[in-house]
Amino acid sequence: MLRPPLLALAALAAVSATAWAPAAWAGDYKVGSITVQSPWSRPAQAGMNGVGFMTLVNTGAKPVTLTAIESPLAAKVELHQSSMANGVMTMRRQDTTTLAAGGKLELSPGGYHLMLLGLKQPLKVGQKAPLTLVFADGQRVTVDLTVRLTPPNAATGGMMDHQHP
Ligand SMILES: [Cu+2]
Repeated sequence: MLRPPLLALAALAAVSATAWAPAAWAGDYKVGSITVQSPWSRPAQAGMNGVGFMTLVNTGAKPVTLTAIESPLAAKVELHQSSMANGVMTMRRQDTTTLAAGGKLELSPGGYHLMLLGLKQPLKVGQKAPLTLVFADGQRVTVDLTVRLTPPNAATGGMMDHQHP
C-alpha cells in the first residue's frame, strides 16, 4: 500500500514549501532588523589583506549603526570606502556607518568594502571565512564570507585590484 505514505509526503512538502516561500534566500543572515545578504570574499594569501563584500538591509523603523567588525582570520577588520577622484581610486576608512530606517548598504568592489588586514591564513576559493558584525545596540551577527573569484549574483565582474601600503 504505497498510496497513504505518498500522500502524506506530498502534504508535508506542500506545507514546507508554503512555510519557506517568504523566508530569506539561503545565503542570508538576520539579526534584529538587519539582513546580511550574500557575504563573499576573494582569494588572498596569508599575511596579505583580504576583502569582504555583502549587502546590509535595515528593515526596521529605526536607524542602525555598525560600530565594529571582527574576524578570527585577520589581525583587524576595517570598513573602507573606495571612491574615484580625478581618475584615481582612493580608499577611506569609516569608523562607523549608519543604515537609515529602511536603508541599504551595498559593499561591493569599487565602493564600500570590508578590509581584512593581516590575514592569519590564506583565503582559498570555496572556503568560508567567518566574520562578525557588531552594532551600536550590542547586537552581533556572525556570517560566513564565501571565497570566490567573481561576485555571487552579478554580471559586473569588475576585477578591481586594491592594495594597502
Ligand atoms: Cu580597503
